[in-house]
Amino acid sequence: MYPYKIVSLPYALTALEPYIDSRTLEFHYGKHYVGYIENLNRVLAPKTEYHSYTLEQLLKDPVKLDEDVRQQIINFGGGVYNHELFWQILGAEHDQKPEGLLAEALVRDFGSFEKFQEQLTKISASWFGSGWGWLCVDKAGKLVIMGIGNQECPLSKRLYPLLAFDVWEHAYYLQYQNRRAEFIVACWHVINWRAIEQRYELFLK
Ligand code: MN3
Repeated sequence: MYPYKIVSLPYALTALEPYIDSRTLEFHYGKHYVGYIENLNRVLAPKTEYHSYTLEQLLKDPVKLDEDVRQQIINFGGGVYNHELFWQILGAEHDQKPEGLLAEALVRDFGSFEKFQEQLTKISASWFGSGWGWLCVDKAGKLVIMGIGNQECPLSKRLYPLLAFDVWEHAYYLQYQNRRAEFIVACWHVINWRAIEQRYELFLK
């Protein structure tokens, strides 16, 4: 709820090394993510009718928002939500694998974990321009993979996001320059599957 506050990283800046180095993470978190928070608060400041909304409420039905702030809320609000999800689904314990109900659902909906990984890698690596590669759950409980441009949040498409790869250049340029595909390979090593399983179980409740 307004005013939005910076959420602490749930691990040290060095926790994702060597896959994501501390300098890359420091700029991504400290400049880009913090910038979305500041801009969202600035846009919402005069819009007192939205001050009691949660971030999810702001993002789920953009057509209902006032036109003069709609696109900015999609951009900055989505930027806040998407990055807070991204920090949460990465972690200090590297090379985890999904387990339990989520592991079963990945096999059910994609054939195997490897096929799921291949599809999400492909869509994230080949996405044109700025955006995110997503694993979401739809209303029927089916897992879906998609690319979405800019900072638009899957909540606005009636999807509940579980895992995301940030493929904006700001996410990887310091360490990987233009080599987005290498960054995505690196991200797979630092996925916090325990956090994603918790999100999935929360959705199922
Ligand atoms: Mn980013």
